[in-house]
Amino acid sequence: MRRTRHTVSVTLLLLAAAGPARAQAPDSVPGFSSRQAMLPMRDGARLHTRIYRPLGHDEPLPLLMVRTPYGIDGRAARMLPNDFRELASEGYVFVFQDIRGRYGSEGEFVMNRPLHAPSDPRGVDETTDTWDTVEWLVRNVAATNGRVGVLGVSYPGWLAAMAGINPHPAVRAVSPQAPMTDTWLGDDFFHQGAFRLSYGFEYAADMELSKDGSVPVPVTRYDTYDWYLAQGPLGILTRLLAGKAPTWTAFTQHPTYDSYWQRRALTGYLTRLTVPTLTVGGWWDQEDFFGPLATYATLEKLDTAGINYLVMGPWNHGGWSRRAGDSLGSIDFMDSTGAWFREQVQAPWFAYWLKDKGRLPLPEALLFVAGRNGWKAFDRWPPSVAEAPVRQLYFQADGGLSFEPPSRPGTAYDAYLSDPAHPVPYRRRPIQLTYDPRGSDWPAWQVEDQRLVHNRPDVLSWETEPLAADLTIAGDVAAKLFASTTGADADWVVKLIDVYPDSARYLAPRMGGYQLMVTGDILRGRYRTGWDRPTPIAPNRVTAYTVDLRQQAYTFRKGHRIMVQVQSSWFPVYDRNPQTWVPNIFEATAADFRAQTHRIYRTPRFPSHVEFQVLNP
Ligand code: PG9
Repeated sequence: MRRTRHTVSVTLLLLAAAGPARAQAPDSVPGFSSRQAMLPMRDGARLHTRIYRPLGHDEPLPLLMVRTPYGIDGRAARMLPNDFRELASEGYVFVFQDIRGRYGSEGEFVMNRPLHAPSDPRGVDETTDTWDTVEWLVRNVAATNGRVGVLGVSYPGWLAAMAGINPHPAVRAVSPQAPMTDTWLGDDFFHQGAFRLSYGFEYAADMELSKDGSVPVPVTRYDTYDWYLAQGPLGILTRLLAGKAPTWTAFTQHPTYDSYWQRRALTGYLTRLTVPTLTVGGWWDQEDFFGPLATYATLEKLDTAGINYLVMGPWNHGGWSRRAGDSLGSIDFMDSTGAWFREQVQAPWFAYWLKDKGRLPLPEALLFVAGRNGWKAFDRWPPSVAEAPVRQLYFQADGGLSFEPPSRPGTAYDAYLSDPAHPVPYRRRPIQLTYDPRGSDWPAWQVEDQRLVHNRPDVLSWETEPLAADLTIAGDVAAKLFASTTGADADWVVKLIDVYPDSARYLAPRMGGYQLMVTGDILRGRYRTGWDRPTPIAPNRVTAYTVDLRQQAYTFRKGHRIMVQVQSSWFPVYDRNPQTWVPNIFEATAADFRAQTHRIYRTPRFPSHVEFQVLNP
């Protein structure tokens, strides 16, 4: 979750040693006493920290901490009465901290700083900074019960997960919410090898051109589709940043899943689970959808004590933290899912672990099933294939889609021309900056009506007949494509879509025929045989690709159709594939970008399909 941009330069604070710092801009919150301090880390760097205690609570209280790269000034005033209202009414000492190198904290910021080498006793990272902070808090904050919870969304969610690694003994509960877990494989920066262009460029510039977001992102058009297209090959953007954003430089030097990214993947660090962990994510998280599912799955293998929990709701990035959560874009979920989560799950979960209060409010996994719109408890996730067998939906002639595999021999395929000069927009234009201060459609783009590109000549679609009964998918989803290209590389975007009927009792008239993307993702063809092994595609040869569509729990209702769309660009959230062989696309020239014809096969030998787990009725 990104910060709200603010202009106070906290670097001017010049805070002295640990202990109360000198007065500065008011940061008080009604009902709380507050103090700030520069907490000393083991290497001498000091981290700017604010501590809030509820007035009238003299009894020992647990601490709840958020560590963030997005600036803590003003944060408590925004969060305590809103995001943390239910938690605040339980009674906690709240702690907010600027991480190393950001805003008021000293030291150097390193994006997703990897763990230090165990052989280096002086090394620091986010786990040691958390440890040192907690140690200071339990020694220096009066009247606590000695227990600490850590939570946060997105980057702070990753930091919450870090608090569970080599944890300080006082850390008793952590909630990584939308933790970006593997920024190459499926979260913020790449997805299955395709580079998240607009997001990666804007985020790297915003975070690294200044310590506090005060240097504007150098994108000069309102409709960024036009701007990114006009830049041409990525080298132009590299020159624009002139080596000033280390994360952009890393993109250009490490386009594949090499040790640079592997060392930053949270999953590699999750080797023990000793702290109760509540991982939270949104089914339509536009930034870190892969992260929570991967964090939960990794911890689940280590969970001998039964302390690993998952909640997935009908939310976008951080959509559970403040909003009512009764809708997203045009999609109505008929209930205040966010408010319910904060009140009935998050607050009681922390109270149980940090205050020994009440009973555990959670099954193993609590997932919202959109479509039928209700929560469902699972005792394992994904469910077993006995509970939810795997079924395949095959592409057919004339845009059909059905559970019967294709039976007619021969060479049946659908073809399209993919032209990098005319990439498919990923959302309705104008495509504003990701976080345009004037407003941006970014947060809900994944639930936009896919009719925005349906029937473009470079977007293929196949759809079922209207369903005779509800069909609930729950678990893993993937697309298996058999495809050829006239080029030497190609991107494959696959979207699984719920096509609403023209009218239904429960639908607002304007929702007739709506195409809702239930899940969708992209694979860069060069990585089909290994993420660290980019390999050219043999032109005009049918090749198998698996596009991982991750997971979902969703009911396609009776009378709806299921649609699959396939396309080869999603611009500018993903960069354009040149479609010729270029070892490093960050170094491609304009001449490398060529239109190519792609074919998607649907024969008994090459039966392209989407597969998912279908929950037994
Ligand atoms: N999704 C954001 C992010 C996290 C980590 C790396 C890059 C971006 C965030 O909202 O914090």
